[in-house]
Amino acid sequence: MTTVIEELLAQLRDLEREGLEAVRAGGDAGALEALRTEYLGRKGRLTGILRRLGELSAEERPAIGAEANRVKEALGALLDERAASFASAADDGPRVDLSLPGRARWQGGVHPVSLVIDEICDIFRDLGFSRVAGPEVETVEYNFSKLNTPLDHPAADMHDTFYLSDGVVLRTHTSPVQARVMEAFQPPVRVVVPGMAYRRDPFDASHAPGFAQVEGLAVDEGITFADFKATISEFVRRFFGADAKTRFRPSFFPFTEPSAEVDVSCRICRGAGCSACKHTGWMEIMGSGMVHPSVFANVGYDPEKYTGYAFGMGPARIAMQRYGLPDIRLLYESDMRFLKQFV
Ligand code: 2NL
Repeated sequence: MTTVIEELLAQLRDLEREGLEAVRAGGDAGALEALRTEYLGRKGRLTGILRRLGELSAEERPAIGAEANRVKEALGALLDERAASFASAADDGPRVDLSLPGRARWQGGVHPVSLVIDEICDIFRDLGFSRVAGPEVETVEYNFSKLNTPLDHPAADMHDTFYLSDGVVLRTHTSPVQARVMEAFQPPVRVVVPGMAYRRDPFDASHAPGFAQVEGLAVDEGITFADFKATISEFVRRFFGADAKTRFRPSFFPFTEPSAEVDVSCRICRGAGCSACKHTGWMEIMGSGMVHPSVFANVGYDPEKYTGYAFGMGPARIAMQRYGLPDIRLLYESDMRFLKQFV
């Protein structure tokens, strides 16, 4: 037969084992408080055991009392430790939920017109041209007069040019930059000049009042029309592909003589004729020519000593051909739904 003291010691041992196990498994602060009440509370299991102290002799009581205190402290300490760890976890704020799907990052991209500008300038860099820039607000003198364009020429008309004040305009082409380059540097000169230019045009499917341009200029002793044709044909092959053919058509510009329009064999039908090239088999990509001797004289170059060629193209027009765009306004409206496609 077991004695009462043996029974109480066994109960204390069980209570300690079960209690420690339950506290270790306790999943949150609330569960721990419930366990504290269940085991150590005023009407809890430990109190239940101690209530039987009266059944023991005065000599037996201290041993059970001491053991009960030890169990109470062990359980209490573990409860405090676990509760503290939950409290500090809560202080860290919301936990990171690693199962959430990632948020897409904002992706910047280069504008399609800038892509074309950079590609053009990179090709000409390989052909020996430097890239330069200049002011968008220009004087009438640099925008028209130095370029052999009389002020009664239709291009200089108030109707076609944004005049800011007497003698000051938004440049109608980037050519004034080349004039400034020639005044600042002696030949040989080889430059490409990308930038915005402005003309008083209606904003429609094929015109924009502000548009990007890339012009080029090469000046040296002995430059001929053959150099010009070879350089432009090489550019066309590198930009449009090895099988792209180049065609030069007579034209007129006040600042070049002779002048030519440059066409490339249609990239869509390969010259057979389609709606993209209006059934001609060719797409116009630039205006060009040999620099007019008067332009050289105007910037202080000796027209008897130097010759050169110049050209101008619209990268937005080329972007329209390349990406099959029906309307130039898509390239100048900054609509993210359109531009996102080029990221
Ligand atoms: C076009 C035609 C052209 C030039 C630009 C130029 C510049 C100097 C001297 C001579 Cl400084 N010419 N530039 C020459 C021919 C054509 O542009 O249709 N541009 C979009």
